Amino acid sequence: MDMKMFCYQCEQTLGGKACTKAGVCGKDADVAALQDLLIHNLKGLAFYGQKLIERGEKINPTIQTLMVDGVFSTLTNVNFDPERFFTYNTKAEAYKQELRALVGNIEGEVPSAALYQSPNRVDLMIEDGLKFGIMADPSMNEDIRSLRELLIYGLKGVSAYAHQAAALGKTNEEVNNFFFKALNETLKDDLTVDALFGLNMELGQENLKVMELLDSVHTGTYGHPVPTKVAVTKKKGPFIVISGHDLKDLQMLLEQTQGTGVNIYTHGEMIPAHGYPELKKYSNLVGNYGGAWQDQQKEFDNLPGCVLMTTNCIQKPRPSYEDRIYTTSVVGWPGIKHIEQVDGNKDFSAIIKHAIELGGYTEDEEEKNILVGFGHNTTLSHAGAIIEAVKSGAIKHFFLIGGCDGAKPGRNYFTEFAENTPQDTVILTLACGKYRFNKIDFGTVAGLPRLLDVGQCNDAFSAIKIAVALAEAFECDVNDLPLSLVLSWYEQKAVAILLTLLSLNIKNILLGPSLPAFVSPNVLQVLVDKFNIRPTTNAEADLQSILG
Ligand code: SF4
Ligand code: SF3
Repeated sequence: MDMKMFCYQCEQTLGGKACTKAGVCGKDADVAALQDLLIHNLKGLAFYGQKLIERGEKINPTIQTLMVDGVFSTLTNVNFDPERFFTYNTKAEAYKQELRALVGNIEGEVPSAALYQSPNRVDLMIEDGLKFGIMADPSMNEDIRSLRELLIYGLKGVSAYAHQAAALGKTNEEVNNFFFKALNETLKDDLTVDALFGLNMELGQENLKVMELLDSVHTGTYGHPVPTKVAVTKKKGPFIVISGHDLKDLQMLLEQTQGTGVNIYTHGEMIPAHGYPELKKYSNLVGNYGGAWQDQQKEFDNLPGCVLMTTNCIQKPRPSYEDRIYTTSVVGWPGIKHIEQVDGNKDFSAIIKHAIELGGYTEDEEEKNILVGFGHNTTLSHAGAIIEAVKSGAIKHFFLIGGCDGAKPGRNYFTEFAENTPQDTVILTLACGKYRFNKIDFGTVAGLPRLLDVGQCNDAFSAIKIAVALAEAFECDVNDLPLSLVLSWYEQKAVAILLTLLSLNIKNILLGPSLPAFVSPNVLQVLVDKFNIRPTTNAEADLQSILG
C-alpha cells in the first residue's frame, strides 16, 4: 500500500477513516513513523520482559518507566518532536537488548519484533517505522486488527494514568506488568477474536486499578476535593496558564510562584485542581482560563502571559505565542522550550521570569464563578439526601455527561443534551467534555447543585464509586439505576475508560459524536450485542428515549 502514514487512533481522524498523509492533529508522517517504530520496539521489549515476569522476576523500574512513558508519548496530541522519539526509540532498543541478555536462551520461536535491531539514526528510524505500521500486514483479518489496535489504544490511556500516578511517586506493579503482557500478546500470530476480546476486558480492569491508585494518591497528597467556586474571569497582573492533568506540576508551580506576584490559572483538565484543599490554599491560584484543549490556538493567541503544558493535549503553537508556551514531562513540540525534571524537582524560574516580563492583564474583570469539587467523597457525603430525593421523586434521573472534548461541530450535541435535561435530574460530569456546558447555570435540585463536577477523566473512578454506592443503597445493579451515561470520546484515554466501564458490564452507554474508525463492523456488533452500546443520534431524541 502506497501511503506515507496510517493513523486512526483518534476521533478526529481524516474523513472518519485514517490520516494517511499528515495528521489532522498536526502529526507529520516522519513523527508517525517514529511512533510506529517505538510501538514496534516496545513490543520487542515486552517479549523479553514478559518472559522474565513469567519467571517471577521483577522488571527494573527504569525500564517500566520507559515502557509507560514511551506508550504515553504516542497518545494523540502529546508529543510531536522527532528528537524526543529518537531518544525513546534508542532507549527502548538498549533496554530490549538488556532484557534479552537477562532472558538468555529461548526455546521456541522468537517473534521478529524481538529480533529486530533498531538503527541509531533518525532517518533510518523513519525508514524502518514505515514498515511496522498498523497496516504492515494488509492481509490481516480486520476484526483481529481492530481488537489489536483497541488493546493498544486502551494501553495508551492506561499509560497516561500510570504516568500521572508515578509523578506522585506511586506505581502498581500488576498494572505495569500488564503493558508487557498485552504488547507481547499482540506479537502472537495465532491471535483469536475471543482472546483479544478477553485481553481488552482485562485492560479495562487494569485501568480501573490505575485510576483507583491515582484517586488515592491525589486525595492522599492533596486531600479530598471540596465544593469550590472557581473564577472564570481575568485578574490584574502577570500570569501563567497551566494545562493538562498533572497536579504535581501545578503544586510545584504554585510553590515557586508564591510571593512573585504571578497568578496561576488552570486550563482544560487542570480545573478540578481548585477543589483540592492542599492546592486551593495557594492564594495565587486565581482562576480557570478558557475552554477545552481544541480552543487553545485561539485563546493563547497574543496572550500577555505564559502557558505550561503538562500532559496532553497540545496543538501546533501559533507564532503569536510560540515563544511563551513551555512543555514538560512527556509533552513535546519541536523548537518549544521544555522543562525537565532534575532529581525529582522542576525549576520553573525561566517561565516565571518570562511571565513577569510579559506583564499580564492590566485590569480585573468583573468576577464570574463556576463550581467544582464533587468527587466521590463530597458527593457521597450527601448520599442520604440523594437517596431520599430519589425515593420521594424529587430526583428522577442521573446523567453522566462527559469525556473528551474535540473540534467537531457535532459536539454541540452534548451542550444541547445537558441543556434539555429536566429540572428534576442531576448531571454528573468529568473530563474536558464538561466545557461544553460547565458555564451554564443549571440551578439546584433537592438542595444540591444540578451540575456536579466529579473531576478529570481519570476521576471516572469517582463516578464509578458513586454509581456503585447508589446501587448498593437501592439494592440493585448499576444497570438498573436511573442513571444514563452519555460519553464523548476523542483520544485514547477515553478508550481505556470505555473498556473499564464495559469490563464492569455497564450497559446502554451512548457514545459520540462518531464511532471509532478502528472498530470494525463485526467488533461493533459484538459491543452492541453484549453491552447495548449506542451511537449518539440527536440530543432531543436520545433524551426522549432515555426518559420515555
Ligand atoms: Fe490523525 Fe488522530 Fe492519528 Fe493525529 S492522532 S494522525 S488526528 S488519527
Ligand atoms: Fe480532554 Fe485531551 Fe481527553 Fe482527560 S484533555 S480528557 S481530550
